Amino acid sequence: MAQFKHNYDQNLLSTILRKALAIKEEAAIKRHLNLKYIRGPQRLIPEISQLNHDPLRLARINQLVGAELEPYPISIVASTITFMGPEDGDGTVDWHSDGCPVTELIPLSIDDNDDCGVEIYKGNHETGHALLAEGKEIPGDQVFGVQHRVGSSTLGQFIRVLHRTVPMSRGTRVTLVLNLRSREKPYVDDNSLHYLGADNPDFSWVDEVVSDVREHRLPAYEAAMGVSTETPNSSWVEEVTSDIRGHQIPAYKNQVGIQ
Ligand SMILES: O=C(O)CCC(=O)C(=O)O
Ligand SMILES: [Fe+2]
Repeated sequence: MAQFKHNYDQNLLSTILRKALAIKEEAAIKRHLNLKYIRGPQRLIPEISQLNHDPLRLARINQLVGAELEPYPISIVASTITFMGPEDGDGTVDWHSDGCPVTELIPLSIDDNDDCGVEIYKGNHETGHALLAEGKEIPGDQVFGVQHRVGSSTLGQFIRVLHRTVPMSRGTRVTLVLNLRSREKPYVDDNSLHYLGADNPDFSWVDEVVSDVREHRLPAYEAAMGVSTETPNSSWVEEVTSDIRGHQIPAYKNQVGIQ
């Protein structure tokens, strides 16, 4: 986890914020985790892709992380814009671990609140999830917090790390979330298909994920494991997709309370 002053073009960020607020009513949905957000906003706001692919930005992040990262390619989760506020408004995201390996959180606006930040559980995330499932609290002494500030980015590996946003009693925050993954190990990924499907029920993302697996994740995985599938065939994709549709998503929705 690192927090740094970014030097991103202020006009670009203001344009992204203005356009995000203009489409918030129709485009931002709160489905679960008490998180209201626009899915894949770079499809509606091209300035986001400009920042996401900025070589200077990526070079700086790579230097901080000590590995070569690339923008997360799946369009429904490549970026998001989150809207947070008190519980009777937009709300704040509950404890969770991310699906994407690395995330840059760029606050676009923080109004009327100097105390909003991300809280990270220092323990093993499965232990944390188990505590929550038993209805227990995450112990305060095992949490550390990082304040968000406009002008600074918070970069973190939030995959397999339990975290949430501190509940806000007042004010609002709009955040641009840019996701990344390892160029060498694109198969390190926790965006399960049942999660993507429950969160994006139109299934428009399936082809994109399958071709990413075929063209990037599988070759990298084979190279890392020293195996080779000479003629990878995707005959199992339809079977898996219908299992996700028919069984995994309904059970997941039921568990997390998505309608
Ligand atoms: O904005 C934050 O403080 C955390 C957001 C987050 O965890 C997420 O968008 O997955
Ligand atoms: Fe997160």
